[in-house]
Amino acid sequence: MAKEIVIPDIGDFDSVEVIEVLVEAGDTVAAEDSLISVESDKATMEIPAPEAGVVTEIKVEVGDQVSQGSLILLLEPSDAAPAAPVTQEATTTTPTPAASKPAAPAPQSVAQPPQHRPSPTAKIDEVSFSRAYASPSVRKFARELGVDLGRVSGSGRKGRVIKDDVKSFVKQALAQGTGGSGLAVAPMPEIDFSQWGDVETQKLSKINKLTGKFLHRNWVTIPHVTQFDQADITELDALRKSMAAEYKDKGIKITMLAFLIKAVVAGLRELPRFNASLDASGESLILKNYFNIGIAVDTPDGLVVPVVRDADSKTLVDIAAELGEISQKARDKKLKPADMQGGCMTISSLGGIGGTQFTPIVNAPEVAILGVSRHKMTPVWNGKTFEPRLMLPLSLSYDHRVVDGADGARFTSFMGRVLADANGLVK
Ligand code: CAO
Repeated sequence: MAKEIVIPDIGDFDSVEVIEVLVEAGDTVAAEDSLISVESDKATMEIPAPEAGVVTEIKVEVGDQVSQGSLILLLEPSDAAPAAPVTQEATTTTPTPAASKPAAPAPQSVAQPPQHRPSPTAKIDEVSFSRAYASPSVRKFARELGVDLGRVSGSGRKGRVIKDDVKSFVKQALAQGTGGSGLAVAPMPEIDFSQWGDVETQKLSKINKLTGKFLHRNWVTIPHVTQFDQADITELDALRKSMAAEYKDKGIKITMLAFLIKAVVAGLRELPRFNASLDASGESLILKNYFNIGIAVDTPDGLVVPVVRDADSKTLVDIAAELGEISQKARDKKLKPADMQGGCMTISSLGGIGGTQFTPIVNAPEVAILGVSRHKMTPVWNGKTFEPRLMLPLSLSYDHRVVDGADGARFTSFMGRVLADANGLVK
């Protein structure tokens, strides 16, 4: 026989609005499970089941006005139905005077201070959690998922946080792979741009999608610092031009990049923490005794980073010849995955295109990347007069967990010194 479940004594309120129906016909409920939420001007309350059973029919809808005695639903009492679980959560039901009537358990006021133990998987700000405008069942749900309610925006009436808000918050945190670690940001809205004019949709290439994913991960997980500097390459450029003329007939283009690779190798030798990776636990540094330099290559399909292996054991001319081959291979889509693995540090050279400085993104698991911009003939004060010097802008981004600011500045200063003495880079 189904029992009629009615609104119990809810204190001084004559009429309250049903703002949430928490069960459906067919649901099995335990004693004390919340059935509906009601809201007055002053408080939000949940009406609990007086006993265990199966809900056979719902008699209220969201928006209905109810008062003591109003029929909520029909419940088939069931001895087999589970009893109210005696968990930490269940202890939040604080008896009110009405609770002394066994047939009609008291509503739970949301104003109760939380007595749950915070989820071990999430940091919950108890103050903002307790201030969040949400019903006890939503609080309980948030606790179970380790969600800090204070950070969830409410879409319910008057900004009340409802269950769906908690679900969206969790989905967003999972999608961002942050596990609720504080990086949850508002989702990007879906916008129909055609409302403002003609548009065309272009699919991202496979490379675009892959690099986008890695760049995003590296940008949000690595604390970046970019050190800007300038290197005097007046003599280097003269040497490069004379070598370029010499090797032109042999089909080898002696590029600035070849000099930069040799200079980076020297920098890695001088400051070995740049030639390192953090291990997966983040507890140790793995220092490398090999010198593989990655080169960012712009292709029609997107950015790829082939690696010049063992650059320390190759001459400048060897490296220049290899660079010609790998950048061609990159543009012909002939690079194999192994050609792009094992790099120690990457160089991103935009000098041939333009720009004065930029902030390259570290190519993890490497800990630094050297950005190079367009060189410029610049008046430089030599103590007596201004001299025209060819200055090369360097932008060194590094992982600040591994490299200190002082070493960042030391690295670019060192690069400045070795690039100024280009003859030492030829062997
Ligand atoms: N300043 C001024 N001019 C420069 C220069 C610099 N720093 N570096 C190169 N140049 C000039 C060269 O002198 C050359 O001019 P000429 O054709 O008149 O001889 C021209 O630019 C092309 O240079 P290059 O043949 O030496 O090629 P490169 O080493 O500059 O670039 C490569 C090779 C593969 C790095 C380049 O083609 C490339 O793809 N760059 C883009 C990398 C990129 O996208 N990085 C972004 C990653 S982070 O988002």
